[in-house]
Amino acid sequence: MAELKISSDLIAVENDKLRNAHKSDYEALGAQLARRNINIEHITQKAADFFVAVPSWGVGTGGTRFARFPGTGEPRGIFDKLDDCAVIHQLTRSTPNVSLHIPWDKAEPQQLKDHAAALGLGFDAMNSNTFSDTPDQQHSYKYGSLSHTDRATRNQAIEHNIECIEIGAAIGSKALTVWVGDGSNFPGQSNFAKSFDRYLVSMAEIYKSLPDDWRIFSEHKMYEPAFYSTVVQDWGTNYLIAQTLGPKAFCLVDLGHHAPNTNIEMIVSRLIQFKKLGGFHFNDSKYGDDDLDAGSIEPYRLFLVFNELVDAEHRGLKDFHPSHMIDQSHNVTDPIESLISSANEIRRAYTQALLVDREALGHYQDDNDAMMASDALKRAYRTDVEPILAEARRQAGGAIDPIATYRTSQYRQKISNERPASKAGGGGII
Ligand SMILES: [Mn+2]
Repeated sequence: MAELKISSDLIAVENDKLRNAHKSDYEALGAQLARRNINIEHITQKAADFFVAVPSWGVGTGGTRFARFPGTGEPRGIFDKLDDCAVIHQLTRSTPNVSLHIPWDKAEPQQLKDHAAALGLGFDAMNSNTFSDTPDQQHSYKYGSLSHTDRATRNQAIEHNIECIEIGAAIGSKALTVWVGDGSNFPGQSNFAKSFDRYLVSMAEIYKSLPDDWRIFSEHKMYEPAFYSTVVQDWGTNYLIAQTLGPKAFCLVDLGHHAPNTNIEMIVSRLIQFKKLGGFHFNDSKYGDDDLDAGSIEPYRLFLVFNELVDAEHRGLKDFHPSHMIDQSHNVTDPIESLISSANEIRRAYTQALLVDREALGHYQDDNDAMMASDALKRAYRTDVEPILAEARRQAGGAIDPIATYRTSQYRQKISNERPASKAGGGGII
């Protein structure tokens, strides 16, 4: 039976050391927000109710196409990964669900379910993999999968996605995320229209296998591994897919899958407006699909994305429940620390967005007062909401300072003794 790896006594002892300073910071922020007619308790409750899923592949060290430098105590399989995910949730109280990747995480569904339940975890969207080959695979995905020119290869990719739905249905997941690496490296190599047609037909087959209460998310990415053209390259194509497939199909926005300087928050707004926003893969980037930690490079952009989400929430949009997931590759940090930090940054952006005075912003927009409209956003963004995040964690049994508490627990050192050093290799960047 799986058990929680961090003792709640340790969390209590560590929180106790910070209690007075935290209380004083929280009260000071409460007084500041009260002057802006904002009730801090209300915001703290909203922050506590906000969750983001962690990717199973994120707790192992990632890599680049040049090399991978594994850390110590690397998870040996899905059950170790779930243990690590539980540590993140125990300290942050913001990551109760894990997103699995098949076949990397393939295991007996009941065992997956039992192990996760014992750790207080559930499962978010399933992820299929038709961008790499497994040793026992009959047809290669070298030249594509769902859009492949060969019917047998397409069928194999369709079957794999249906298997992901079946595993997901058995463990309580409610969505399938499909990202394909299909595309071409040379002009002329592939017929744009024909390959997109084949992709749509394949996706329609998968769509037919969705249970009634499931959603399917298609994920766009402008380039890589195909460098000349990609079948699902941008949000416009993604919208066409969701629109063509039907009401259970939605677009997934991975923040790193856009050209630098793309106005991602505007894409989010468009997809919300036309009811096709399915969810997110949060991460950050400087140059491309860097898969850096959320909020580490452009925290203001992350805030602006959440500004659109909170705006939709504020307008009381019906049936609006996008999935929030992290998709990162951790190359130089302890992956658990990166995911703790990222979960906090994502919650921070949400909490800051809750502080926007939306009524005033609406008036500034109507009056074409660009300066004050911009300032209404900046005022919320400038507010240091850390005491709210810490209080939300503390009230739920998490840590006031989760990374410091994680280090004090020596979890990494302990599992390093139990788990032999892993060999370099393995994927995990999507
Ligand atoms: Mn992704």
